[in-house]
Amino acid sequence: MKRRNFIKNASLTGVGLAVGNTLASCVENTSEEKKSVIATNKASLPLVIATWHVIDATAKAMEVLQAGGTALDAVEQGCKVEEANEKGQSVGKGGLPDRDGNVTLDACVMDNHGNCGAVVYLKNIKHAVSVARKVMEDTPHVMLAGDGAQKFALEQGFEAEDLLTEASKEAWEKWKVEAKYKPIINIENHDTIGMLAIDKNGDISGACTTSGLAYKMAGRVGDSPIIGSGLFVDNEIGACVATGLGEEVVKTVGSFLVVELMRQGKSPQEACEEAISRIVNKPNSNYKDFQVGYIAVNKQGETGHYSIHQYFSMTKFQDGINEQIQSDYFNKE
Ligand code: SD4
Repeated sequence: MKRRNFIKNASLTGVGLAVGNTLASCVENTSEEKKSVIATNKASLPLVIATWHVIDATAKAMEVLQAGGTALDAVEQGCKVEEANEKGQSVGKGGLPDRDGNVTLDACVMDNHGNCGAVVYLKNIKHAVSVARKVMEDTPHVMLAGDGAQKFALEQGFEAEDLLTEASKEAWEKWKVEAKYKPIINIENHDTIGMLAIDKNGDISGACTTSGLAYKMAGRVGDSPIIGSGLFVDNEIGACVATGLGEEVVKTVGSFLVVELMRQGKSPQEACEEAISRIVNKPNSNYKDFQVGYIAVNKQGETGHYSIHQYFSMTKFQDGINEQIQSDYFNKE
């Protein structure tokens, strides 16, 4: 099933409180009623959410978390599932190329300590998310670009391969007939994976990986590898990840905005809605021509997701349920 297909009538809510250890330590002194609440609370961690319909990816991430892995391990392993999936045409191998026929990848990771790493304009290396993690862990830098990023990846033992599949090449050849250069992302051509996880210790990490806007200008970089725009994690507050037309996300520093709104007391849902309203309410906004979607989680394990247009969705794995949930959206016209 395509990632953008969604489960009709799925719940837009559904989240528990979560604060395992502190609550669990009080369990002996509480009434039966409170005990059952605590049991529910404990059950709500760990959790994973991701943009679009990526249940295989969230399943992998949850497997890592259940085995005691960190949130960072979980989001990396989860994103790798989609990067390796050649059928997904906007991430990793099989991603749609730029105008010149080159597949170039953007990715980043951010952990619970506020560390982050990113790669932009990376060619020929499928697992951009893992290279981003290496940048974070094994270099003094936050971001590597282009040839330097590829050289670093090869030195780290990543394998070089052609990322342009026959299907993506064919789509590019078709696009070249008219070669419309207007960078419109509509609701049908994006599947960037952004993933956020909270592990058993309550620590939050996130990752984002994409081949970016299809048929972009050579050298174009979107929001996905830009910390604060495509992704932001603050372990005290929560985290957010974005998808859609990266230029619009960058202009509003979207993910950082969502986290800051949660810091000010908004729920993840309210924060995502407010960040979308900043985009659509700009004077002369042409929001009807593009999509942006956010997903967010707070420290308590509450989640939110919202987009400009219909057909955005979030995949969520929590309490043993791995499901795609259709997002509410701004443009109801
Ligand atoms: C970009 N935000 O490069 C990415 C594209 C995307 O779903 O999210 N597609 O602008």
